[in-house]
Amino acid sequence: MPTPLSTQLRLCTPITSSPSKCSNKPIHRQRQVIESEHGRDRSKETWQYRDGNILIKSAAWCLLSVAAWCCPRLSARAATLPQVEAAATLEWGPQDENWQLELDTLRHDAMAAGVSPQTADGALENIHLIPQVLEKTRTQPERLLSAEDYLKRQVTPLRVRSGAEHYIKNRELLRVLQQTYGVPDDVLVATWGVESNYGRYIGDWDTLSALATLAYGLEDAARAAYFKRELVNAIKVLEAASSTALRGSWAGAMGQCQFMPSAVLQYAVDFDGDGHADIWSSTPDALASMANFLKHKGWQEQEPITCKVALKGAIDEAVLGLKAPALPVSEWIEGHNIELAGDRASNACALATTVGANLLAPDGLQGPCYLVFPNFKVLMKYNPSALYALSVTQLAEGVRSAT
Ligand SMILES: [Ca+2]
Repeated sequence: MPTPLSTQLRLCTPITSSPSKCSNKPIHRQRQVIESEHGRDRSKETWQYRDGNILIKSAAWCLLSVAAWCCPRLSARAATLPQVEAAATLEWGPQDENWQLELDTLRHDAMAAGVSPQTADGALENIHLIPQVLEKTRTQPERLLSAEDYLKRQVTPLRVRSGAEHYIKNRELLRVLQQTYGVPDDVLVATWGVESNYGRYIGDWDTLSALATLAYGLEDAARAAYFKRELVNAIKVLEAASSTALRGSWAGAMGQCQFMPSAVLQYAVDFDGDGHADIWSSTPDALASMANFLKHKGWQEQEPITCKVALKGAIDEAVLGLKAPALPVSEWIEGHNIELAGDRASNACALATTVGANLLAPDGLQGPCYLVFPNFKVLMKYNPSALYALSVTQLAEGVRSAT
């Protein structure tokens, strides 16, 4: 989790004001030169102000300034946005050499990955920073809500009813997909529902720009490196799709199945036979791509995903969580004060005599507890959140019950 930008950056004046109007002068300035992997240096400057605030200037803040400078609409919104836009715009211009170095490196990486110069140039021509994307990284519901509230938000009666309607409408397609990939039809519908509300909300953010914002704006080096790789992958998708632009979520996920660019390249399939793997507008392609993804991530047919359990007594907290050793259901029941709830999912759990399961208590031992199986971890390959996997599982159960 990156340090909140509001604690890193200081807003001296509104975005349209002159820097000279900032009366709180810096008392210390430190410039750090960072050697890039291609041997070109980039700088990062830290300014400490008289009032104790810190301003960090790097290529990322330069990017933010480019966005605001180039887009009047962003500038107009600056007064209502966090400090990052204003501070960056005060200090950096669109001609900054650091930003040009980032673009040069990105172009080099894209072409090294097999992208044509024409596609690379076209991608870089329109790329810009989106400050709101960084704000989104700090407000993800998985991080802010309790498990109970998160699941209530994700698995609503309306989403269950809509899922049942889509299940019935696509029953034959889902049957063929289950037969082809071994992934249950209700799980596919539920994943579709959680990811894009059954294809209704696929996102309208400019994918390359959203990824560039995350790649150059996040303080967490590992996450930033991940998004840089996905940015190059997105340019490869752009070339393969013969498109001029990609649209998707603020985090770079695309299409009805909300694949990251690397997943598009690896798992998107053409299931309607028109010669193109179109995860944006073809439901057969999107659902088949999801099934293909889950199959390749290790989905096991006929195995349960999760079941709700009750605690009959004290639990050694060392056995909690996905990193604890997985145990057969019988061992949980006999050795750890666990009993299965009397719902339908529990029947499948009781039959899983050889598969190991982990015990999850997302809201603590006083809240709901679950045994989760390897297929649960496969769902987490889609989104590395246990709450996400629980929401898919519970929506699948709801859709199954409603059809
Ligand atoms: Ca197709």
